[in-house]
Amino acid sequence: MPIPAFTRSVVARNHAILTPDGYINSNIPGWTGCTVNVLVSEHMGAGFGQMLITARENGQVTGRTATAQVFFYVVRGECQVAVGGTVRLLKTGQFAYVPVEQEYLFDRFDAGTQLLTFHKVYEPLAGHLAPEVLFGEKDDNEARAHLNDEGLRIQELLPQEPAFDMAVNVFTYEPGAFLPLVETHSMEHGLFYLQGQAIYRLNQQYYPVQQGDALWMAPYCPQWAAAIGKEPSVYIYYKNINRFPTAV
Ligand code: UGY
Ligand code: MN
Repeated sequence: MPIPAFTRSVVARNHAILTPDGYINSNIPGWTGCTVNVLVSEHMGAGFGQMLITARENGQVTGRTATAQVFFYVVRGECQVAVGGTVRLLKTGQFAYVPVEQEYLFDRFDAGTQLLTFHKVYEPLAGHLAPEVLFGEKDDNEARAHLNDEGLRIQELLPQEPAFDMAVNVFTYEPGAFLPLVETHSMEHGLFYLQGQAIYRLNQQYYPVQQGDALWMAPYCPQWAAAIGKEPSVYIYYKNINRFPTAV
């Protein structure tokens, strides 16, 4: 029997790679008929949360947001969502953004449907109303070239308005494309690989990553990536934006 002591998972001071082989399920009140894997949380030093829900047909994911807004993205499968007086079918690539103090219910899942969530405590901004419930979808036609490189395309899923204090973007790298610099910035990231493979540099380490992996990059974690393989490398990622970045 092969020893199960090998994994690509790494949790370091300012970054993490979580691969599916290491997932252990969590129980979340109100989320039933599903498995939940908490990928990123404040317990590792992050300023936001990221979870993966895998639902059975009878699954129900219901609750009321409190201080944190929650972004739900359908990684695969489909379900129904009821939020803010609207009931909708959500298919692969579609999302529902649930602002603070809002009830939500996801049910009628196709077996195996996966929802990725990003959670962030909402920081109000004087002069701006908090965002309302929003629906949308991944659409490659809406993606724009990143830093003039047509091999790197980013779609911003949430409106670029000051009321929003978080961004969720889909980043597509054509085979062989790579970031033009090692980014080092105060904003934080949570990533989930939707497709393909890449080499991700975090600090001084180079990690092979692939579809299904989750990554965390703390503020100032040096980061760079290159797509490898014969298909595009695609990830969805969280970033905190639009707020004064320090307390001083
Ligand atoms: O938006 C970003 O900071 C993005 N270019 N970073 C990343 O993909 N690691
Ligand atoms: Mn970045």
